[in-house]
Amino acid sequence: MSTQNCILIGAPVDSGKRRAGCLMGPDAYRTVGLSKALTDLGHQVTDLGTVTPAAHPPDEANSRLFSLNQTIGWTSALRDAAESAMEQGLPIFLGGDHALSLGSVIGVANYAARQNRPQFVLWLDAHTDFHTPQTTDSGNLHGTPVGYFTGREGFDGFPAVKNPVPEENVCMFGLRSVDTPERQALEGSRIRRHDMRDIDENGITGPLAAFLDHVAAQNGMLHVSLDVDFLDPSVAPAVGTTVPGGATVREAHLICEMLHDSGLMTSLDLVELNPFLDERGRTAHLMVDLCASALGRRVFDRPTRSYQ
Ligand code: 5AB
Ligand code: MN
Ligand code: MN
Ligand code: MN
Repeated sequence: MSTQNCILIGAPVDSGKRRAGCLMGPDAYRTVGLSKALTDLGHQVTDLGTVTPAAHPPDEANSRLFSLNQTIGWTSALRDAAESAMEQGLPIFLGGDHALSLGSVIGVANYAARQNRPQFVLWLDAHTDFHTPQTTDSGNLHGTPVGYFTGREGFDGFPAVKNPVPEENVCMFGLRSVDTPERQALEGSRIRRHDMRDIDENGITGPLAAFLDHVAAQNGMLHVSLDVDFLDPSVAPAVGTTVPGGATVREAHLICEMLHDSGLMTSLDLVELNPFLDERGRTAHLMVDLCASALGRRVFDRPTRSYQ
């Protein structure tokens, strides 16, 4: 991947779940030095500042779905921000909880459709986030973005998904917490799923290279969504939804290094960081280091494998 114009977009979404704190995420990434990490790699960096949600009616306290209207406001604002940032370079969404991907993914998919290119999504998460507002038990909408951008029904009041991402274009790694309604819906879907056992048995390189080959063969655009809880909580404690048995630091870097070598990544979400739960900034640092790996940081140069 050559020099990129990295477009930083602060997306302090905190409406996707009840425990507050992800709104501090963009400031934590800036404090840790994300811009400098990317400029040190030779990239241009443009920080667009912070998005605000579109105007929306107030949310009722104690409703089944937490902060539904605010999340709808974020979805339309982030869709528009994503679609226009794609014109300028490689958008990096600084979350914010995972509800931000309701907007970021439909925005980049609209752009891909305008380019007549298929959109692909790599979902790095302990969870599948495949609920709809009808199936979620918790009422936390950060558990719904994959359901939304693949075009599932039941998102009343949300912006229409003009260009749903085809299920076979979505690939998930790191899974280890899936609710029953998600499991049932996934089993009837073409989404590619790699749970932690699959990573234990087969490693990262084979399954990821197969997916990247598929993206390259179709001249696809690739959105990567990195949830902090993809990582094991022992190395990434700053997240509200910890699940033991997650990816190691090296497994996560390897994914990012392969993404860089592939030259296929066209947009990125960094989500679910809750700086309030961090230990002296270590999770924020790790997320920035992973982002740097995805944009070309390496120990030594090596001949790169070509995909497709
Ligand atoms: B995250 C859970 N499935 O629906 C739910 O962190 C967790 O963006 C969702 O992956 C976790 O509340 C959402 C139990
Ligand atoms: Mn998630
Ligand atoms: Mn998660
Ligand atoms: Mn989470």
